[in-house]
Parts: sequence; C-alpha cells; structure tokens
Amino acid sequence: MKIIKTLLLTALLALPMLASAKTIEMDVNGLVCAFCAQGIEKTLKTFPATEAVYVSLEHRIVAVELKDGQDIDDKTLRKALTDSGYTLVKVRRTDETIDAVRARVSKEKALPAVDPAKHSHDEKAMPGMGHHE
Ligand SMILES: [Cu+2]
Repeated sequence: MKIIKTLLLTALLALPMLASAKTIEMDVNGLVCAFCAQGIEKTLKTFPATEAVYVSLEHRIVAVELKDGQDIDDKTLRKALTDSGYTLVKVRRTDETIDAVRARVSKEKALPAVDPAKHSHDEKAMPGMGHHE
C-alpha cells in the first residue's frame, strides 16, 4: 500500500513536467455579448482540467487556467467552441497565471465592437443561454 502511494505521488509530481502550460489563451471569433461570454465560460468549466476561465469580449480572448499537470487538447477546445457557435482562431499556451493574462490583455487595445444585432444564440448549442436567464 505504501509503495502504491509512493508511486502515485511520484507520478503526480512528474506530470507537471510533461505538460507545463499553466494557461491556454485563445483568440475566438464570434464573441459579442455577455451571454456569449457566459456560455463559453460555462462550457469550458465542464472540463475536469479547467481551474478557471477568463473571457474578454473587448479583445475576443478566452483564457483557461489549467489544473496542475493537466491539459485540454486543441481539438477538444476547438470542438467545444465550434459547437457553441464560435470560431477558434488561435491557441497559445503560456506559463502565466490567468490573473497575469487578464492583467496583460486588459491593457491591450480593444478590438472594434461587433453589432450585437448581427448575432444570435443557438438555443440547441447553448441550452439555457437565452436572454431570460
Ligand atoms: Cu452573444
């Protein structure tokens, strides 16, 4: 029993070296309103590897802080966003904390605003994300 515990602990300690990224930062197209942000946050939080989520509508950036040694592969992220009606443009992995990403992004120049009238939420893709919630 003790050996198993030791082995487990060793494996857990070794994991962060295999996947060292702490935060995944993504450029996402189609982010328009607070409901988009809420929907994406909700979706990404369903992943067991997700520690925290940050969404900047102004910069169309979504960041996911990962739990120690865990990761979400690009394919899974792309699918989650596509299924919700958004487009994943770019993925970056960084060792920054999500707070550091938030601080950096908030200093960047905002992208031109998108007219909210030109988008709608797909109730099937985002159940419960209508404007009455
Ligand atoms: Cu929206």
